[in-house]
Amino acid sequence: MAMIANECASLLESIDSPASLRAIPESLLQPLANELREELIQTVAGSGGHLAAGLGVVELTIALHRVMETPRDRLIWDVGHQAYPHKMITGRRSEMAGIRKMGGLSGFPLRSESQYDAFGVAHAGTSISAALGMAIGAVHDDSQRKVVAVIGDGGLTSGMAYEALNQLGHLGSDVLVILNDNGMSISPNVGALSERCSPCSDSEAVEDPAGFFAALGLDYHGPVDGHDMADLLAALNEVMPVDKPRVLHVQTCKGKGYHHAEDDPVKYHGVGSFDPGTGLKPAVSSAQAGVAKLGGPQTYTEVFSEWLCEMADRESDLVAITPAMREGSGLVNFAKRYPGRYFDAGIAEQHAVTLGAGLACENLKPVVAIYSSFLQRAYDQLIHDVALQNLPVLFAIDRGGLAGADGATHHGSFDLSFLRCVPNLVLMAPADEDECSRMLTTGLCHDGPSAVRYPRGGGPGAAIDEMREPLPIGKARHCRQGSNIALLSFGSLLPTAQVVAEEMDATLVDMRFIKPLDEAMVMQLAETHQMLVTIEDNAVAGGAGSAVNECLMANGRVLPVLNLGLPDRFVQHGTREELLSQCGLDEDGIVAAIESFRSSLR
Ligand SMILES: Cc1ncc(C[n+]2csc(CCOP(=O)(O)OP(=O)(O)O)c2C)c(N)n1
Repeated sequence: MAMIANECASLLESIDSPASLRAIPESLLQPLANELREELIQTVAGSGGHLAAGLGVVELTIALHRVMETPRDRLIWDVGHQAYPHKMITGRRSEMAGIRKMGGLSGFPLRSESQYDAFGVAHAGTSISAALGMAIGAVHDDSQRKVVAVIGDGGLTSGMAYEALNQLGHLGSDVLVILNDNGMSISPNVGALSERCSPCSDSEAVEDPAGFFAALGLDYHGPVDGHDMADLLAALNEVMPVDKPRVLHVQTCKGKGYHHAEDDPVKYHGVGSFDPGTGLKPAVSSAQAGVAKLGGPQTYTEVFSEWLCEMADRESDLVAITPAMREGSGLVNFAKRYPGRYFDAGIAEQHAVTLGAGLACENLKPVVAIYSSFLQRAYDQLIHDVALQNLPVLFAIDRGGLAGADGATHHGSFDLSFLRCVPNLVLMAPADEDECSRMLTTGLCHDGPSAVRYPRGGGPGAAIDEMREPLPIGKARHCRQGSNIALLSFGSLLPTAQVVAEEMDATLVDMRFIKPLDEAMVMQLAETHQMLVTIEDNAVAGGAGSAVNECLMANGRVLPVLNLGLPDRFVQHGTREELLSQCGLDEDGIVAAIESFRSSLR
């Protein structure tokens, strides 16, 4: 604490835990917030990561740790992309430069990382359910601890959040819900509640949010200015001791204190490294934000984006749905060109999928653009509402496989496994840009459900045929004839498999379809080779390789088969290349695995 007396010394330096934050005079909290905000900008400018959301909660973070007895009291951040200031005042400041890098801090709260991270998060809408569970636990062990969930107005579009509020109000548990209302999701927030109840809203018909929460059994407090430390502390001190379900409505500005981010919070939601003096390069427009492109070949997201606009020109019944991922999923141009055919469902994956099913019932052609890991949320809707009724909904699944710096919560590691067992579904994984474009057309033309699953980032740079012709369903593509070993590649690792095939003189097939599997091709390869190797960037357990195994078994054909893919553990964060290499899915790893498998057979 001695350093505080010295005006030149950094206040932030003296804060190594929330306990030290609780020990300084209240008058120093706003100066501390200013320092924290400045350091956050400098840090994220160097490391890249989530910026605008964290800038918006600097005062709130300090005020919460000041009033609560963390870690004894439980503080749960919804999504957790706004938790950088929280990490910085809970003993992790010196490690912030390595955030989201391999071996470094996670970009989201993580129970194994810190005792202050009460709950692991990254997918939206979980905080109130987890808080309720913890509040029930606090009664069970009579600990008197307080439980606080901080959820954004975007997070509050999640169905799960309402399910939790409904039970919270019913049980009357001691949970404080902080509604961090900045009017933004990643893009501007959508939905009736946001329009009607938010003081940030442009809508003239602002209704009383107290009535909404009262109907669910929560007392409403606020709104309070989330950047006024004194007001925030007063409000928190008032609502914290209450032991009933209650919500404190806090108004904040996303990107607060960094004018570039305030002006364009979409662009500064998640960033690569940049010069804090000048901000992100102007070439990266907010329309491209989340697509992560700075030169180089087209990303698969861009391939989809172009395909969608082109097909919408040709096909007037085509409509597109996103669960709150307009930028990341490549829907910015479509939304501009076809506003009446574009539906942002909010952070509501379940609803987005069944919305697609309803549209398909009325002969529209819905395309649901969704990240692989977020589709996990809508599995029953995909099975029960789409596939069971054999409805022609096309799923454009982005971030299939390893997603990179967002880590375990965002990898699309399981989709091939959980989709290939669903009857009626045509499931495709492209190996290059042209194949992606043609697979999307294949799905759109198919009179039933279909899914094209592609990875984050770019492909090998294949030129896209303007005709965008559909592919024959269930037919693989023979790429190279070799001897002894046949490589069966599913999806984006084909270029890597190509190098391996050359090196080992192996046969190479681009399988294209996980379902229906090209069984004739599998059997032919089995007849003419001594060993099969399947390659995919999906969990080995139940993945595309398993489909090959099942096919061989069903046909009574026994030969050595090596299934390569993601291991049976959660892969952490790093670049996609680093992680692929860690999982043995780079060229050296694949060659080594084949050699070792071959020698084990001798
Ligand atoms: C289930 C799920 N779908 C989509 C996302 C992607 N996502 C991350 S942050 C975000 C917006 C969150 O908005 P809000 O809760 O208001 O927080 P803010 O960024 O405005 O502070 C979205 C859609 C996610 N994390 N989880």
